[in-house]
Amino acid sequence: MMRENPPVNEPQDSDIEVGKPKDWAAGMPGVLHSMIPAIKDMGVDRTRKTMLSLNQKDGFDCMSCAWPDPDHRKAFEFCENGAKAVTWEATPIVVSSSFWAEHSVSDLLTRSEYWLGTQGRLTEPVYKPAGEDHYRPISWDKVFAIVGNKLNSLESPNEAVFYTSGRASNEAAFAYQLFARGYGTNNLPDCSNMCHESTGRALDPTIGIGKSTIAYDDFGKADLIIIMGQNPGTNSPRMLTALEEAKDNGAEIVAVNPLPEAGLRRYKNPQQVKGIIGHGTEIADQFIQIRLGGDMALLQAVSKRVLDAEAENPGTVLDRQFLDEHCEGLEEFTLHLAELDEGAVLEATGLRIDEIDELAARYLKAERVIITWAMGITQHKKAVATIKEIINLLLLRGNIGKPGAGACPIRGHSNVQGDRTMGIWEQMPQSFMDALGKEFGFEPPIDHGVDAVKTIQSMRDGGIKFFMALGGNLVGAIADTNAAEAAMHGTDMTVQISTKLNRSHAVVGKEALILPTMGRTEVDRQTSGEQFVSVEDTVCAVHPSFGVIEPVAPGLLSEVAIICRLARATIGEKTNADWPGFEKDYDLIREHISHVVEGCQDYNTKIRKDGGFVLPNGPRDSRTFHTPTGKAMITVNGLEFIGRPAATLILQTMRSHDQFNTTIYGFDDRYRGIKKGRHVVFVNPEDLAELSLEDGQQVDIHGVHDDGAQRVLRNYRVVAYPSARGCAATYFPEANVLVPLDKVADDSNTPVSKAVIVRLEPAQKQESPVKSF
Ligand SMILES: Nc1nc2c(c(=O)[nH]1)N[C@H]1C(S)=C(S)[C@@H](COP(=O)(O)OP(=O)(O)OC[C@H]3O[C@@H](n4cnc5c(=O)[nH]c(N)nc54)[C@H](O)[C@@H]3O)O[C@H]1N2
Ligand SMILES: Nc1nc2c(c(=O)[nH]1)N[C@H]1C(S)=C(S)[C@@H](COP(=O)(O)OP(=O)(O)OC[C@H]3O[C@@H](n4cnc5c(=O)[nH]c(N)nc54)[C@H](O)[C@@H]3O)O[C@H]1N2
Ligand SMILES: [Mo]
Repeated sequence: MMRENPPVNEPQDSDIEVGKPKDWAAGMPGVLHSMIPAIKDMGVDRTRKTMLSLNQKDGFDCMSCAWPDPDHRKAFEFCENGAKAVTWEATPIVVSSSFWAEHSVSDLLTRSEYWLGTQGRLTEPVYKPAGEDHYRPISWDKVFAIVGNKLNSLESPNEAVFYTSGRASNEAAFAYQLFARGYGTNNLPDCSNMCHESTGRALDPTIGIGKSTIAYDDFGKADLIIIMGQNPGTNSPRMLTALEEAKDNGAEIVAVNPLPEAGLRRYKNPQQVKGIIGHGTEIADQFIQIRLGGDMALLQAVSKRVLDAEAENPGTVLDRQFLDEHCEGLEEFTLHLAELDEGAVLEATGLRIDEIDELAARYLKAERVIITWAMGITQHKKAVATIKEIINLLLLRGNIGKPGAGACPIRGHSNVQGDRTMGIWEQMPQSFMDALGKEFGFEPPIDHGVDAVKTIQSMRDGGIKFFMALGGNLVGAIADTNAAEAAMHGTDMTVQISTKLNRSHAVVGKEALILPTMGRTEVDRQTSGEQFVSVEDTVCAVHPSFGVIEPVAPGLLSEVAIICRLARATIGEKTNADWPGFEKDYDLIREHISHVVEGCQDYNTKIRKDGGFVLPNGPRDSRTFHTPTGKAMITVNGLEFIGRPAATLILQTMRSHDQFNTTIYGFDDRYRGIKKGRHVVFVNPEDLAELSLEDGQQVDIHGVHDDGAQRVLRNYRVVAYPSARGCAATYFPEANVLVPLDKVADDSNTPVSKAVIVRLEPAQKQESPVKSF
C-alpha cells in the first residue's frame, strides 16, 4: 500500500494566470475537483472507503473544519475541501527511510510548504542530535527516554511549552494537558490563540460561555442571518447547504465583507438538480462591502438605529421582557450610542448611510436573527470589543436563547473547540484545575501559562527552552516569521508529533525530534481492541469518530499512545494516572473526562448514543448566563477603527481555496480567478490608480511598523480586484513575514493578521512578464 513520493512540480511565479472571479461556489465542478485527485492519489478502493464514511455516524469526522453535521446525513456528507483534507492525510505516499540522509535540515529549510507536504506521510520517528544537520531514524523507546530526560533536566517546568493544533481528539487533548500539568506547567498554547481567542474573550464576560448559542437546526428557523468576516465557500463549504435551506424557509442573508466572496453570492448545491444545471441559489440579499476593521462601527450604528426606533415607538422594538429579566447595561449603552459620531462610522466602514439603514431595517423586521463570524472579525485589534457589539445588537431584541436566533462563531480546526473543553488552555478556570487535581491526586500548577505569541516572545528572551507540538505548524502559523524562526532556533529541543512534514520540522532547536502519528482516517487498534475518539463541533455537539482505513505504515502510533508513553517516561507516578491503561482502552480516559469536565458526565454512555450528544449551553438552553451578575451584559465599547497613513494600504492575510492553514494543497484560488500561483496581492483598482501602480505589475510589499525591523515580501503580482477601498489582501502563511509579533488584539493577544499596514513599491527585481487572461 505504501508508495514512494513522485517528483514535485511547483509552478513558477511567471506561470500565474489571472481570470475573472467566480460569483458562485461549489456545484459539480467542486465535486469533480475533489474526486479526481482523490482517486489519482489514493486509488479507487481507499477513496470509496474514506469518502463514504466521511461525516457518517459510523465513520470519521472530517478534519477540515468544525462545521456541524445535520441529523439526517446524505450519502456524500462532505465538500470539496473536506475531500482535499482527507486525500492529503490518507495518501499512501510515505517519506522513505533514505529521505533523512538525502535531505539535511538546512535543505528542508529551503523547501516550500507545498514541497514538504507532498513528501507524503511520516512513518518512523527521527532524531536530530545537537550539532548535526540531519535527522536520523530512531527507536520509539529511545524517543521517550530522550524527551523524558530532557524535560526532567530543565530548571523549571515553565521552561517547557506544550502546543496543540485543533485536530487533536478530545481523548488525546485531555491526556496531553494532564501530562503537561502533571509535569508542572500551564504552558499550553494552542492554535486558538491565533484564531477564535477573541471570541472566547468577548463571550465569556458577556454571556457566560465562550461558544455558539445556537444548534444546527436554528439555521433553518432564522429570519435573518448576518455573516461577518467569513468566507464559507472556501473555509466551511457545507455551511452553504444550511444557508440554502434557510433561504428556502424564507430567511434573508446579509454578507459583511471587504471582498465579494463567491460562496456568499450564489451557491450551486451539487446534491440538487438546480445546483447542477441551474443558476443555484442567490445567497446574499445584501452585500455590505465594509472596510477592514469597520465592523465595530457598523454594529454600533445598527444598534443605534434600533434604539432610535424604540424611542420613536416606545414598547414596540426592544424585547423589554428579555432585557428586564436577563440583561444588564442597557441604560449606559443607550447613553453611549446617543453620542455615536455618524461621520466616524462612515469613515470606518466606507459605507453609505442608506446601506446601514437597510441593514438596520432588515434587523428590525426579523424576529429571529443569527450572526455568524470568523477570522475577519477575530484577527483585529478591536476584535474583542467588536464581538461584544455583536452580542449587544443580538440582546436588544432578545436574539439569544430562542429558536432560530443567536451568536454563532464558526470555529476553524475540526476539534479546536473540543480541545478547549478538554483543558487545552494556558489559563483554565480554577474549578477545572481543582477537579483535575482531585481526580489524579496531584497539585496542578497555579500560575497561568503562555499563549502562542508569548511562547515566541519567551523563547526569544531565553525563558522557554523546550517546545513540543501536538500537531500544527507554529512557526508557519504565527506572526512575524523571521522573529519566530529565530526564537525557535534558540531553543534546546523541539518535538513535533505530526502526520506530515511542514516548516516547523525544519525550524528546530539544538536537538529535534519528529514523532509520526496516525490520522483520523486510520483504524486505531490497541490491545483491548479497536478504539474510537471523539470531537466537538462549532455548535457544541460531541460525536465519535471511527477510523476506516488501515494505517499507512505498520508500527505507527496513535496520538494517545505517544502522549501516554511520553508522560510515563517523564512524570511516572507523579499523578495517579494509569498511562498504560489509557493507551490500552480510551474508555478509561473518557471515564476521567466524565469526572473532570463540566457537562461530560456519563461520557462513555452518551458518546455511544445515536451519534453523540450536545453539551449543555446556558444561554441557548434556558437563557441562563453564568456571568458574575448572572445576567447577560450589554457593554459599552469606545469606537476605534484602523487609520491608514498616506500612500499605504491595509492588508488582510487570508486563505486561498487550495490550502488548509499552512498546508498548501495546490496553487489555484479558483473562486477569486487565480491559477498556478500564490504570490499575488489583491488591490482595489482606484487604489492602484492613486498609488500609480498597475494591474499585473510586480511589487514588493513593505510592512509599515515603527520598531525598526524590515518586513518585506518581494515580487508579488498586483491583481486589480473589487476589494473595499484602501483594503488589500494576500495569502498567509507567506504573508506572516509582514505581521509584527507585538501587534495583537486587545484582551485576546491574537496577532492582528487582518490589518497589516503596508506600502507597495515597484519590485526591485522584475520577474519575467506573466500571462493574463
Ligand atoms: N478549506 C479550508 N477550510 C478551512 C481552513 C482552511 O485553511 N482551508 N481553515 C480553518 C480554520 S483554522 C479557520 S479559523 C477557518 C477560517 O475561516 P475564514 O474566517 O473564512 O478564513 P479567512 O480566509 O481568514 O477569511 C476571512 C474572511 O473575512 C473577511 N474579512 C477580513 N477582514 C475583515 C473585516 O475587517 N471585516 C469583515 N466583515 N470581513 C473581513 C475576508 O475578506 C474573508 O472573506 O476556516 C477553517 N476551514
Ligand atoms: N497571517 C495569518 N496567520 C494565521 C491565520 C491567518 O488568517 N492569517 N490564521 C490562524 C489560524 S485561524 C489558525 S487556526 C492557525 C493554524 O495553526 P496550526 O494549527 O498550528 O497550523 P496548521 O497549518 O493547521 O497545521 C498543519 C500541520 O498539522 C499536522 N497535522 C495534520 N493533521 C494532524 C493530525 O491528525 N495529528 C497531528 N499530530 N498532526 C497533524 C501536519 O503536520 C500539518 O502540517 O494559523 C493562524 N495563522
Ligand atoms: Mo483557525
